[in-house]
Amino acid sequence: MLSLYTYFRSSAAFRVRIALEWKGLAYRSIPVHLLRDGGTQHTPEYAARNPQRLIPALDVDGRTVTQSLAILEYLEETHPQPPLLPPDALGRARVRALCAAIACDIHPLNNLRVLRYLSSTLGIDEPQRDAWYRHWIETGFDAIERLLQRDRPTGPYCHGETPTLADCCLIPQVFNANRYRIPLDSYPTIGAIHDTCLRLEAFQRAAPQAQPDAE
Ligand SMILES: N[C@@H](CCC(=O)N[C@@H](CS)C(=O)NCC(=O)O)C(=O)O
Repeated sequence: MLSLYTYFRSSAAFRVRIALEWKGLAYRSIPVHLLRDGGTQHTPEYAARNPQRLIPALDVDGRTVTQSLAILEYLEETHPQPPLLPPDALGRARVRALCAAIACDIHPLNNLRVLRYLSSTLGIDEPQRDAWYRHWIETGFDAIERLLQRDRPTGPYCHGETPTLADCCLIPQVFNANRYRIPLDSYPTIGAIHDTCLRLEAFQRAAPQAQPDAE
């Protein structure tokens, strides 16, 4: 049995939920509220499971896998059908590069603990903090939009005719952009892929508002 430690608004957990839903895997959601009581990711119980105190974590028969990209790869290796990686090595490299552009180069800069450090420790005010948030999404999306427009494998999805891990990463990042009211007009390809993905049941079922802990 798979159990996912998740929070409805966590975009890293959203990535994993999409993959679980796309592959039709049954899993139990264990909500970890990132804000309540100072953040329940900091409880000794959760910190013992994931010493990084970050969501998501996937429990597989009593063993814990952390880091959303590692979890996505684990799910792909253990449940290869329907695939979330293309069949060719160059295609897989491209998909993984798109994942990294989001999960390694945008998301960590805008994570809750980073925003808290900016506000609480460095004394940055809310408008400056929001400007920081927008800056890193726009910097990342500028490049991703160009990559998607430039490369022939881009289709209705980030890579070809069916969703890949790149879409699992992109759609939650667009969700974050929408939360901060970042206009997507400059990113028509990202916007079109987002709309295509959201027509799929797997993406709808994985969405924040569809989660049992949604507020
Ligand atoms: N690289 C990690 C990032 C995980 C992460 O940053 N998760 C956020 C939620 S999206 C979190 O748990 N934040 C809690 C905090 O900052 O205290 C992954 O991909 O799993």
